[in-house]
Amino acid sequence: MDSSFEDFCLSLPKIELHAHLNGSLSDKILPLLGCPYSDICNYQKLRNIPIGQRNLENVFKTFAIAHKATSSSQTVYLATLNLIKEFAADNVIYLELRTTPRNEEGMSAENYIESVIKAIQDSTNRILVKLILSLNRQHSLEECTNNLNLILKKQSEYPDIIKGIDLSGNPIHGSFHDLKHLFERGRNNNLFTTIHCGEVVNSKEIHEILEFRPERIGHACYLHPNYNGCIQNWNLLKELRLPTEICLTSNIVTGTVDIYENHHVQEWIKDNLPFSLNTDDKGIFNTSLSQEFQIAKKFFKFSAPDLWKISMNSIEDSFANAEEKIYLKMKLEDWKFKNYKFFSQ
Ligand code: 6MZ
Repeated sequence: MDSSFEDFCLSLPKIELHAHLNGSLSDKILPLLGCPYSDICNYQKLRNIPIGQRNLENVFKTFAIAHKATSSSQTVYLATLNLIKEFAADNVIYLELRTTPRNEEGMSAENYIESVIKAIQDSTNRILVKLILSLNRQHSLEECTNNLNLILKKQSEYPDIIKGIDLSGNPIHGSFHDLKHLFERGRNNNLFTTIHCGEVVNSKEIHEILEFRPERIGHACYLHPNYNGCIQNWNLLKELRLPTEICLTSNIVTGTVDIYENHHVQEWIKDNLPFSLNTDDKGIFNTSLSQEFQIAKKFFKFSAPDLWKISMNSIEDSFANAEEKIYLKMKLEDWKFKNYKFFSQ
């Protein structure tokens, strides 16, 4: 990769809209939380699984390592603080962090949320951070309902930080259908919604998610008819123009896409549909947002102005408020003005 392009991707102010807290913890952060060396080695092993043997199951097992390392209020706080620092060092100027509130011995789900929020408030980096709280599709309806009740309570205390809810978890389990009413309740209480969609082949569920019209969808690997999806869903997405959170490396490591050259984002590019570039679980997948931008340039021939535009468009798709969006757009314009060398080649 040409080093001036690497510099461009690192220096470009970036917008991260799809990052799971526990999957994002790097092997530099895990030791700070007291994570044993053997666990860190297992965490790294996933990256070396050959193509063809990669699958979602292996990835979902790996989250247990990070969850063990963040099982107290103190470690949740430390993990969040250090993670924000890492994103800021990668010149991410706006981060929407998402995480699933958890009860652990000595830490309630409410303590968990409080610890994440305290770290966001204490962070001294030049980065704006918002929180999306996740419902896990593997959990029972009762657990998800309790989780939403808690989220709504905390949202009323921290409306400037808690912006939305997400549906995540292993897509082989559970269904959007059973939890849809909870997302409706969230929406009626001023929470934005983003839904993991089509990480496995399931056109019926994808259709139901699109019909719900969340503010954004995540992944969308199997939505387009060339990717085991169906034309009705693709036409619906084209009509609704829901912004899609694309996670290139994540899709490769989970085996939902075999090689970057075959990534479904090409259909979004062809039809000029809105999308953002994201890391998903940068710790587990050993990536960074700069690296995702470099990959996008390498495989999909994006120019510097194209990548700048992706950052700009992501601001519009974010859950930031109107003033925050203006501030972020000004930062990006200002950076372009000062870095004209990248645009004049
Ligand atoms: C679906 C995912 C995911 O919430 O404990 N998560 N859900 N698809 C993915 N694609 C790879 N990557 C992460 O972070 C870890 C949790 O995020 C969800 C899973 O529920 C995982 O347990 P938190 O901070």
